[in-house]
Amino acid sequence: RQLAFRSDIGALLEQVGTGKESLSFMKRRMRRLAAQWASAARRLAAQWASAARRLDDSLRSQWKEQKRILVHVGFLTEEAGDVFSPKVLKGGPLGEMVQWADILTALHVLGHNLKISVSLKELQGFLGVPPGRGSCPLTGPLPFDLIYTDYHGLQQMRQHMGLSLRKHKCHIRVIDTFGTEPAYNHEDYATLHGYRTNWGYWNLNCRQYMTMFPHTPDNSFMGFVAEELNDTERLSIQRNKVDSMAVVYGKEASMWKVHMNWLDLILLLSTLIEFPLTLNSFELQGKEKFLAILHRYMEIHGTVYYETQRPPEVPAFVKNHGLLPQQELQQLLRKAKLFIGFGFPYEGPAPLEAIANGCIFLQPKFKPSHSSLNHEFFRGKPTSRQVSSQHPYAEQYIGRPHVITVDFNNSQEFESAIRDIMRTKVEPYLPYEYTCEGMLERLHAYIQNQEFCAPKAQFPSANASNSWPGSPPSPFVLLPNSSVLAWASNISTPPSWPPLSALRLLASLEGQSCVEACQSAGLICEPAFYRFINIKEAFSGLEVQCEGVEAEMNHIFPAFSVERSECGLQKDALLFSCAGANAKYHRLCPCRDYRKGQVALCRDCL
Ligand code: U2F
Repeated sequence: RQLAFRSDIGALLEQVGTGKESLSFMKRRMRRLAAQWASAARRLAAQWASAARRLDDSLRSQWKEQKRILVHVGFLTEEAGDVFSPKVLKGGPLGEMVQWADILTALHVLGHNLKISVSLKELQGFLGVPPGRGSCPLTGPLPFDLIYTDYHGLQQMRQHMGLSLRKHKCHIRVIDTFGTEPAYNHEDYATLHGYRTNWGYWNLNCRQYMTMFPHTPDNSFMGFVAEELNDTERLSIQRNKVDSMAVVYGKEASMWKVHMNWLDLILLLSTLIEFPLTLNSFELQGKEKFLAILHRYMEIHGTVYYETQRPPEVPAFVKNHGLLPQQELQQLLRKAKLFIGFGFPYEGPAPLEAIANGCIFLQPKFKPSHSSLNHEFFRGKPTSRQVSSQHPYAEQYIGRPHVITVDFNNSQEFESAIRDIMRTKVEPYLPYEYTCEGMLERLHAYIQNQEFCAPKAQFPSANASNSWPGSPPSPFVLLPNSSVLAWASNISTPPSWPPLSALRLLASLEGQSCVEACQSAGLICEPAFYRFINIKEAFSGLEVQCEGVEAEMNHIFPAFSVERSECGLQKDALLFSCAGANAKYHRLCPCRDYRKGQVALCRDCL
């Protein structure tokens, strides 16, 4: 069947079901954003109609093929404990529900044939595996082209699909908020080299993990959407902004308690001084310091959940509205000038909503960065990503004037940021990738082009006879010439996506990852291109002297060490890693360009 955009979400709302506060929250969100999705679909439909005219018949029908898609939301199943649903109205995490609501809506609007499951029973029913405990292999073909799930869902599928999971896993996409890096994903490697966590080691292609923000490009960026404004709303925001009004980010009282950096300090000092003493004095100092400064300049609002009494963590001078429905929060953000983070929650949707409603987001810089190596929240997550502030996406992809990231321990810096914010006029801003149109465009591109079931492409070895002919135009950036493209397309079956024309080869600095190396050249690391640059000629192309070229299972490779004249190629495609870095090595990095505001897609990707 052919795809056709759907502008009515009635059928989707029915499919989502009832009986859980999380599902009600998701449905309220779907209804609230329905018109926004419909108008994005209309705009895209017009664009695609003209693009389709340029395609030949077979490509056109492939491009518009309707897929059978199962969405199994594992974390909402009773079997996984469903700890989120009871907290929806009590200040618990909503980010995940925001994202699932948007994924479901996007798949529905794109016109796919959707089945939704939030219980084990439904999952078994849809997969056609007999109910009951133990592993009952799915004997027939998989009745879906694609399955979107999460880590909980993946576990459940392993239990109930048995060995057949291995056969079908290339059809699975894992919604994974914080991301999974290759070293953690590769079971044997993770076990041998200390990267094994409770979550990782599924041996998937890392692009099958889909994240909430564009973290490491080893994963695919799924995202979510934020509210878009029409001209009238923009005008009214401009008129009604109150320069001296701040809203604090944090709907749970514990988020107000102590800034994470101070918590670290307290914990450190508590090993030297008696614990309760340090905790009390530092907690007061930390909280009071910046709230007192802020209070001197602005009226402070909060949306902290409470039952009957005002939460003691929230100072009396703060006007607390209690947890608000999303729509009312948007209204509050439209009046406020400042949205301020205290360090937690990490990487949620709210700062994007605030910026989209014309607020400036002020957040703490983390020095040192938080990661699974030094912070409880990230411990056990399958990534070594360095989280440089409360919201690195806001810091790195949006930045000033909409986002200001400062060291909250430095009172002077903090105070001057507040003064700047009150003076600065900003327009509401939403990156294209977080609009409905941007999300539909990206998701459609993934569905049509990402292929993880194809037979393994021929893999070049250290002694590969394929050569990289001609000398490169510059010692550091290789623009692949036509003969390289011809060679690469030889091993590229089916043709590469992103298209090879986007490939740029780069050598990182020592100790730098390919994420950073590509970024510093205004590009992005593209893991799909590693297989094309994992050849010994890439070293000579970059004028690297290699005494020998070894192929090894090492997530740093392909890489070279100048000091030791050592060059290493990657032996296992699952270990190609944009994120990997090692102080002694320069990495070989396959970079590509990206569309402004749509980092997941290269210029020629559509
Ligand atoms: C993040 O989860 P959170 O739910 O804590 O993320 P937030 O940024 O606070 O916002 C989630 C939504 O909650 C809504 C708001 C956001 O869309 O509109 N909301 C609301 O409806 N009423 C209110 O009064 C205040 C907010 C992140 F998304 C998760 O992935 C992480 O697990 C979690 C912990 O780091 O942080």
